[in-house]
Amino acid sequence: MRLSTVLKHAGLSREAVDVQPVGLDPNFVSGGVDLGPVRRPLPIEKALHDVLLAYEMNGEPLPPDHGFPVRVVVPHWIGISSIKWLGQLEVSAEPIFSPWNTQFYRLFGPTYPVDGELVSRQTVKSAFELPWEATLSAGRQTLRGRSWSGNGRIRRVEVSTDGRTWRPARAIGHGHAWQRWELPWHPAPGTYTLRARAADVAGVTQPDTVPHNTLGYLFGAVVRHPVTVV
Ligand SMILES: Nc1nc2c(c(=O)[nH]1)N[C@H]1C(S)=C(S)[C@@H](COP(=O)(O)O)O[C@H]1N2
Ligand SMILES: [Mo]
Repeated sequence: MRLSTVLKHAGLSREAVDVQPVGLDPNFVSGGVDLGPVRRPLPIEKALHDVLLAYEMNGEPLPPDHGFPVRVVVPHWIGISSIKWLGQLEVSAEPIFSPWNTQFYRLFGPTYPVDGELVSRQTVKSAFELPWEATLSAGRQTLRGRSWSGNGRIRRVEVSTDGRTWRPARAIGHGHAWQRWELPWHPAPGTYTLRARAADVAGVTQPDTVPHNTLGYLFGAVVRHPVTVV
């Protein structure tokens, strides 16, 4: 069900600026300090645009680990936005603050403001469907992987097995949450570093490096995946 439907039935005021879903799980305690229940505000524009309240999955009640009885689903945004075990929705005419948008889930580091930068939308990411430090046999192989983006669909994926040249991967199906892809590879024995980079509908691509942030969020750079071919 759309969150907007529930908010309208509840008599949402035009003055609302933020909506804060609050979880029913035990309060979060960090370093002996009780920070209260897990909660993080959403701007009203996002809350009304595409946010869902999920109470079923594949026609069955939502399983406990997915957030029974109800979880928030915030498309394109980082995981913490999608509050599980929803107990309460707080609506405010003033911006809402919680440790989950002031202390955590912000980018801190030398290239960021001292009070950090809020993290909301996901970046573009790609991963090979291989163990980390994979071992493959020489000869005919098919490399498979997935790419996804907080801006929408993936438009193009390129793979490099030598760090210099890039070949287009073939899309498998039409991904919504992520795009699966594959590419033939005929390696000789040796050690390799595989790279995959995607471009999304907004034209956003994956850079070689990203600025460091202390909490390690939104890593969207090209991953160097070590592979040994025997
Ligand atoms: N109530 C509540 N909701 C929560 C959390 C939590 O600890 N409590 N963790 C969040 C984080 S950080 C993530 S990444 C996702 C994980 O959702 P999943 O278990 O469906 O993968 O749930 C989010 N929702
Ligand atoms: Mo998370």
